Amino acid sequence: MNVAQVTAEILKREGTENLFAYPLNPLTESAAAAGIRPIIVRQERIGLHMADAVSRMSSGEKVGVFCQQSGPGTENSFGGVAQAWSEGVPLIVMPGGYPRSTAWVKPGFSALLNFQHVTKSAEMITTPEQIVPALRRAYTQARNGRPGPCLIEVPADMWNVDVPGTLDYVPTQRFRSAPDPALVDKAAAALIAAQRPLIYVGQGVHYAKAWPELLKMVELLEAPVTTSLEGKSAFPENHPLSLGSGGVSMPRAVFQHVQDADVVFGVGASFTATGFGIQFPTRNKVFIHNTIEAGDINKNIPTAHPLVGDSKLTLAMLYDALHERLKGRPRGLTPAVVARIREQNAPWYQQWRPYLTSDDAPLSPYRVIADLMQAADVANTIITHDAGSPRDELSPFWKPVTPLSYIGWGKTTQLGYGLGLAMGAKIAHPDRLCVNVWGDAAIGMTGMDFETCVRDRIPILSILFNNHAMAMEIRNMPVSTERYHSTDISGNYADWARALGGYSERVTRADQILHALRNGIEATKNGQPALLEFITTRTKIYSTFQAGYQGKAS
Ligand SMILES: Cc1ncc(C[n+]2csc(CCOP(=O)(O)OP(=O)(O)O)c2C)c(N)n1
Ligand SMILES: [Mg+2]
Repeated sequence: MNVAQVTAEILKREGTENLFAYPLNPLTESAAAAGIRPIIVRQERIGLHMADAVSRMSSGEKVGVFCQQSGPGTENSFGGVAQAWSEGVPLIVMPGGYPRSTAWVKPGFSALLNFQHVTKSAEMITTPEQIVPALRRAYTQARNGRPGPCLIEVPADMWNVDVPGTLDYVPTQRFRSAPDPALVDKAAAALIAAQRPLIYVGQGVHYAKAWPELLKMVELLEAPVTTSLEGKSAFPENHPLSLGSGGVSMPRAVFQHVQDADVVFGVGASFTATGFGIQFPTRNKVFIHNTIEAGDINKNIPTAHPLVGDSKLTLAMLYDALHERLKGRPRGLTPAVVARIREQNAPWYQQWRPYLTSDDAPLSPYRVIADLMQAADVANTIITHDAGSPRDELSPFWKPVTPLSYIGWGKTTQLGYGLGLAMGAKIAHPDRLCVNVWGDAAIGMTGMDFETCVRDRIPILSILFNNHAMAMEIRNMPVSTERYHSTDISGNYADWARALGGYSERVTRADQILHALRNGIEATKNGQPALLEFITTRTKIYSTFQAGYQGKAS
């Protein structure tokens, strides 16, 4: 077997069913020959975003794989890899390289050199024997510790070289480690002594599949729960102890509880300081911090109780420690905690009701979101936002009830990421409704891959808020908008989607929204991707309480 065939065989052993690719890379052929379906996208970024969703949807058990050609293919891939790096998503990236003889000749683009800062590991193989240990290392690195993309560059003259000997490759594992039991016990004591404890859930809970342990621990402790955008859907938001999720925008109870908490327990969270997430005040707060990455401890918040390890193991240990201290009995705090959440969130929701039920034209995006929650079977829907307004409009109001049914992101926020995520989610879960919600600036970045949905029968539902503008930027660009219309955009995307072979509707009136959503969902059930274009208002209002990515609260 040659390098390309060995690589395909290893991918297969690692559970790869689909290879996301953009030609030309010889791995595409060897993968197809080995029974792995190549999915050819319209630009590299989308292939990476799809691979990313495959990894996320399996909690990293199946690591998504992407391959591309040397030079332009690799150059064009940077955004997709950087996004996965910032979100901590495991990926295997296999760029083709130049022949060894010219690998270092300028101005050739070296993947090895250029991807150093957006990968956990980047290697170039120069002998055929290296491919097996390189893949073993890459998969192990991608899956363990803080997950992330690992890259192996294969020079063009190496793919066809025979790999000597017989292939000896056992699939790699995710191995777990647990925190110091003495620290877990101290953390349990601190949580029990807390006046206003708060549980903050990050995406480590998804990767550890620690959802049942989280629920059990929360119900014993009787503490309120919020999540990061990445951790959203790790705790059911219809649970009485749920505050909702935090990002740039959030329900009032999230903001208020973050201010008031005396002990914060972050589980599966990095606590990375970001304008796209909850900003935790640190004065007068004690932080208990469970993360898989020791480098997160004391990174942005001072950690009193570091619990470094797998979230599932940690939560089980913590439950036992709490159980022992509480003699197995909850203290009956739930009614008071729930009353306080309601006190804060009920008036907040009332304040937003007019937007969620608005009959206005141009449409309120909130009305579309509220109607989508009615039209969709939320438990069996996987939804993702896009960068900017759709994220800040969707995340406080979408209430996921099942794990991994919301793909949240926000460490970096590439416009157009949501489409590939919804496509990858649909590949992973063909039986679910997979939705991306985006704006007309976002569709300009990656929209052409709606054609990939049609061609490869990936029937997602795409919800487009078209306000013919980068509305979010208008207030930041008043002079260029006034003088040169710099924030305007144009286009009729329903016509465009139909021309590509998708189902589409252009919706201008509020009384058409629900009907259009139902038609779109029906089309996806019949195997046709749907793009619903809602003509929405440029007037922007978000449920923000803290200084967000623009440095101001509104
Ligand atoms: C690749 C990339 N470039 C720039 C940005 C900055 N950005 C965030 S939102 C946005 C405009 C969003 O406009 P649109 O999607 O139409 O949503 P609207 O605010 O109009 O609802 C821009 C330029 C980004 N997130 N990603
Ligand atoms: Mg817009």
